[in-house]
Amino acid sequence: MRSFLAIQLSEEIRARITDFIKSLPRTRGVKLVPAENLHITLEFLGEIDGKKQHEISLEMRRIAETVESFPLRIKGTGAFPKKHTPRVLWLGMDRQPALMALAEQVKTSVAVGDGKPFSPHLTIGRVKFEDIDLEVFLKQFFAEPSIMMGEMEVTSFSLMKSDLSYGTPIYTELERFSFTAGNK
Ligand code: 3AM
Repeated sequence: MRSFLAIQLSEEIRARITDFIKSLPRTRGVKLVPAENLHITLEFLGEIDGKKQHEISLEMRRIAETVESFPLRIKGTGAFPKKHTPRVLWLGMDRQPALMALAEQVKTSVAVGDGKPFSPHLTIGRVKFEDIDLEVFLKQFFAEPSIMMGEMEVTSFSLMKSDLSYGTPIYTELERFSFTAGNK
């Protein structure tokens, strides 16, 4: 099973981001992430079997018990690897100590991760080819580099399954790990 750990968006933020994406010019050169697939990846796990899933689930439950919910502002636009050679287009967020600490804990505890340091981002699309309209699209996307999408309260993270069958992946939430520290 192909899987990853991610923070889900509040419906309010998802709606704001969807409106922002809809406001961008059309181009076939960019494959946009459908609204229901928008998320913040904490760690890509790749292929894991049932045994590994069970181990990860136990570990993530343990981590969630040590975390308090925290606010997160989604703001700014950027691209990987670089703005002038964009492949992955994303929205940024505060490098919140609580977020960074959570990602660090997750990364340290899952031995199957890709080993890359956590770089907080929310992918909204991927550049596929140099369509004639691409430049106009990118100009508009980067027009307001600190654009504010809004704030949400992060209260949990999830184990997600990714099925790649028909071009656009289908994500299914397998388990949600709610933060319970500070609840008592
Ligand atoms: O948060 P984003 O959308 O950037 O790019 C994939 C997506 O991240 C990433 O995992 C998330 C859920 O699919 N991903 C996919 N394959 C990957 C790989 N081989 C990968 N990340 C690292 N290595």
